[in-house]
Amino acid sequence: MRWRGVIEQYREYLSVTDKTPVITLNEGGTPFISCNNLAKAINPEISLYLKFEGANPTGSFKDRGMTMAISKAVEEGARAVICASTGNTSASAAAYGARAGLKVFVLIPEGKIAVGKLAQAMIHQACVIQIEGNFDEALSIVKSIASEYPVTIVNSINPYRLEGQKTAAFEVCDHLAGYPDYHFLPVGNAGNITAYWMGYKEYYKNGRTSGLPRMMGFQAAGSAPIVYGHVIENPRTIATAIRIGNPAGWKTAVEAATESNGQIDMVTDEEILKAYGMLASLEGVFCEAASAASVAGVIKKNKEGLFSGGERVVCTLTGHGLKDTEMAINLSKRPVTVKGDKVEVLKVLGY
Ligand code: AN7
Repeated sequence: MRWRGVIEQYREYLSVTDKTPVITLNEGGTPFISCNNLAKAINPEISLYLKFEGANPTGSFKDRGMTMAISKAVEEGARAVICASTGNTSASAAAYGARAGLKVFVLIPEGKIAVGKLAQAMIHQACVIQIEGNFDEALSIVKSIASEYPVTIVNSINPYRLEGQKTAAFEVCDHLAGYPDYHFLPVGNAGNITAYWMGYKEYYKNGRTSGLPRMMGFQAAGSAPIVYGHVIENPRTIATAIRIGNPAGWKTAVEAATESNGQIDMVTDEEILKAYGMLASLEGVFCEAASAASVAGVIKKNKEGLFSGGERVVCTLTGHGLKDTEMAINLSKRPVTVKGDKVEVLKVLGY
C-alpha cells in the first residue's frame, strides 16, 4: 500500500479527527539501515541501525511534527504560524505552511544556519527574519509574540509537534519487530528525545513491544547545558543545528534519560565530524553534522565499555547532508583538475 504520511499511517495514536484537514507531504516511512561496516569499525559485537530522517520531504525529522502542527493549526483556524529555528524547523514550517496557504514567519540566528536550510525557507516564501543573536533569544521573542498576537507557534513547545515526531519510534519498532536496546540521538532543543520516549512508551503500553530502549541523547560539547546543568549563554559548535544553550525540552529530556536508565551526554565537534565522515565513507550515508552526534555518542560509549555484545543499537540521523554542502566540501579532498584528455585522466587514475 502507498505510504500516506504519518497522520494516516498512525492516526489511532494521534490527536486527529475526521474534521482535521491533513496537511502532508507524505513524510515518514524513512529508511531503516543496517550498518555492518560501521559496526565493524566501532564494535563488531553490536547490531547497529540507522533511522535516516534526512530522507523526509524537507530533509529532516521536523516534517513528522510539522504535518501535525500545521494540520491542527489549520483546523483551529490559524492564518499564520511562527517559529525560531537553527534551520530545519524553519525549512519544514515554510514548506508545510506553503501547502496549507498560511503565512509563515521564521526567526533565525544571523549567519549561523546552513545555507540549504535558508534556501528552503526563502523559496517557500516564508517571511525570514535574521536576528543578531542566537536561537535561544529568537525563541524567547517568538514565544512572546505568539502569546500576544494571532499567530500559532510551531516550535516543539507546540504539543502537536512532539506527537507527530513520536511516530519515528513506532517505525523503529515496526522495522525491528520489537524494541532496540539503545536509542542514540542528537539533542538540541530537546524535543525529539522527548518525542521518541513518548512513542516507545506508548507502543509498549499498547502491547506492541515487550520492553523499552535506553534513551541516549548527545549534545555538542560547546552547547551542552543539560550536561553541565546550567544555561549556556553563548553556545558554540560547528553543528549549527544543535547550537542551543537553553533547550525548551530540558526537563522532559532529562526525564526520558532517567526513566529509561539512559543518559544525556556530550560529544566534541571533532568527534561529531569524525562520525560524519565515517557514515559517508563506510556506509554511503550523507547526513548533516549535527545528526552524526548520535553515532559519535555510540563511539564514545563503546570506548567507555557500555556494550557487552548482542545489543541492538539504533541511531537517528536527523537531517540530510545536502543541507550543508559547504561543510562536506571543506572536510573533503579537493577534486583534481586536468586537461580534457584521456591520457591526463589515466595518469590520475593510476593506470
Ligand atoms: C539536524 O530547526 O532546533 O533536540 O530549530 O535540526 O528536537 O531540538 C533543530 C534541531 C538534531 C535537535 N538534529 O533536535 C531547529 C532545531 C538536527 C536538527 C536537532 C535539530 P531537538
